[in-house]
Amino acid sequence: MVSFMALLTPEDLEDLLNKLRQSNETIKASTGKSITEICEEVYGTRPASQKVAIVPITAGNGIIGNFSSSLLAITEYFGLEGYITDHPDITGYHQAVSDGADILLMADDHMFIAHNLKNGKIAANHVCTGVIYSEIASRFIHAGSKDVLVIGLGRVGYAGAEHLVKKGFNVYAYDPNTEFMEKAIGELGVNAYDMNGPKQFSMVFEATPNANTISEGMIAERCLVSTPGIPCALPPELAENGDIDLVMEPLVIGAAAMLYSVF
Ligand code: NAD
Ligand code: 2YG
Ligand code: MG
Repeated sequence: MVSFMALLTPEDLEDLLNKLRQSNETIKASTGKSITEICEEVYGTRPASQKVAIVPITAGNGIIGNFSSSLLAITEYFGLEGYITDHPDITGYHQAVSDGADILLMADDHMFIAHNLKNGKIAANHVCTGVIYSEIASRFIHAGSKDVLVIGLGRVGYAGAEHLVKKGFNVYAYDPNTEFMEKAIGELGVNAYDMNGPKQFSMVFEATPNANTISEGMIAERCLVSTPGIPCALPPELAENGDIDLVMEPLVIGAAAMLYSVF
């Protein structure tokens, strides 16, 4: 453990794992499957005793307190052996490779990757996050159609929209960025969502950095909102509505998908 990194307190760890358990309960209730089962089905992989090295990275805005420790906790949740390298950056990378680590996890401000050194697979967090959250939305057991609403077509949202199109869903999307909208319509064949139209969705995948991007008129009475975006897409009065299932979690679901994507 590096000295400059805030140690994960037992409370932090308990909280992280509690949030993961809570998210998992919601995912199970709304899709019928656990996060592990969904990852296995999406990526066709399972953990197989890989050794995971987490390399702290000081570039840009530098170390985020508890980031590495949280990755270690998720690694161990999937029954794998993991550790944080003693030093950050290239020195840590060298240690991980010299130690015979199978999978490296590391992030700078722009990219968060998992790299399996044994099979060559590499995963980007934004793609895996888009894929897994859109997949969760698309599995809503109470959905009455194959229509899915995608809000936000940035790095995460576009990857999710592409995944849903490939899976044969009818994707409706909205992003105020007209360049992203045109690309998604032209390259993916999504439908432009008309916010003022009457259409309401029971499956929503939201990936924006903004709050309150979902309003009452967009969603069916019984719906699943699956969103990696922080802060919450649902206004508080809607979030309190017991008929809206909400999957929202800041790190571990996306990190789990990254691991499965490189197993
Ligand atoms: P991005 O900046 O690439 O894209 C965000 C997009 O949202 C932009 O295209 C923007 O125009 C659009 N947008 C903003 N307001 C909107 C609105 N009201 N309606 C529709 N679209 C709107 O960001 P990103 O990398 O795709 O990340 C999206 C969010 O997900 C961020 O908050 C990021 O921190 C978060 N994130 C979470 C996890 C996780 O594990 N939970 C992982 C990765 C990213
Ligand atoms: O090693 C460290 O502690 C830092 N260099 C990690 C930096 C991570 C920056 N990335 C983000 O905060 C997210 N956009 C990606 C992580 C997904 C969870 N939201
Ligand atoms: Mg996540």
